[in-house]
Amino acid sequence: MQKSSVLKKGLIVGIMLVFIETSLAAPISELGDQIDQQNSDVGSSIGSWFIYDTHHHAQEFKPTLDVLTKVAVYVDREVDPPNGLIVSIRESLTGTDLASIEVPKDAIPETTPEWIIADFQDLQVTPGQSYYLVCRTIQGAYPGELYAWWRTPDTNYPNGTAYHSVDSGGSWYTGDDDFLFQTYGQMNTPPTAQTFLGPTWGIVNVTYNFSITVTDVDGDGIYSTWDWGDGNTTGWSGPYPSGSTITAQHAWSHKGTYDIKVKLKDTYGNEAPWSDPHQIIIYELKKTFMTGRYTNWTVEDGFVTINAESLWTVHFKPFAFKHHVTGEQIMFSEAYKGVKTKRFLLGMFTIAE
Ligand SMILES: [Ca+2]
Ligand SMILES: [Ca+2]
Ligand SMILES: [Ca+2]
Repeated sequence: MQKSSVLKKGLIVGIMLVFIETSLAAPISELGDQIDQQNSDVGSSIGSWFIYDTHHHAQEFKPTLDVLTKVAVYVDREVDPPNGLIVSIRESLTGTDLASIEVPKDAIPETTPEWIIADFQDLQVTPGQSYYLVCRTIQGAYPGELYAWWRTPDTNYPNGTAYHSVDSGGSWYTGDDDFLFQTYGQMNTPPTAQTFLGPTWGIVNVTYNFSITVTDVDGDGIYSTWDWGDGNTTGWSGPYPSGSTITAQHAWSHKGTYDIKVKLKDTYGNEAPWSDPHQIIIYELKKTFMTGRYTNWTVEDGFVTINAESLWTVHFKPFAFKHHVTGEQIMFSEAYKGVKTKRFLLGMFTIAE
């Protein structure tokens, strides 16, 4: 601590002199990225903290955009550190890095601070929640490994404060300052599904295909999960490119009416709500003796539907018989053994019910 304080004071005086010349330097904005949070008035800087060995530093911030794409820090390096500056994002100061990148030492100017971009893997964040921008180096290389992160008084940035650690991030204390930093982000929209295709009825233990077309307005990859309405849900599969048609298949082991739903998320983990249900009725097939009068013999997909007028059906396992009257519909396999006229039938049928 003592050593760093002495070093720091000396350095601040030295750097303040060259400060005026560099204070107009501004971070570069990339296409699509917007500046979200910042404390970037380098003119109000009151010096710097050293980053080396076990001395880590952090700036709390609260994003308003839901994808954090990169950050900029106002830093310089002393002499010739053997390693780069590690810049990471955390949800808690003592937690793990959600995103991280090592900025090579050659990208950081000696003695004169500049805005340095740390472009890590884009990260989905929760707007309004506190996050921490942490700067550190690899431990054990003091005093050669030394970076300085410039700061302003605490009042400059309203949505957080600076934190400091001398034990490699094991414990942190707040300073009366804010670091000079900028965060960049983008808005992200969850994917949407169109054109839910699939059968509306089927038979127990037969596998059916269902498909949806998926779109993400940001062009992100898309993952899907399917809820079959019978207690079975698939895991996430993907990512599929925006504009793809995703197909999934399922068989139901009991008769009934089931609501099939699909949920999508993009590669940032931004989830859409469950889709509107696509209903399917699943029938069981039973060998049945049937005789009597009917109307309207119609065939579709290998199954016949008739309207009962006065029909008797007899099941054998278990034994049951039933009289069907006008208004009842009966569906059975096109393959049957028996005889029929335009109004009358008699034989063994495979009924779906
Ligand atoms: Ca990025
Ligand atoms: Ca503050
Ligand atoms: Ca998206």
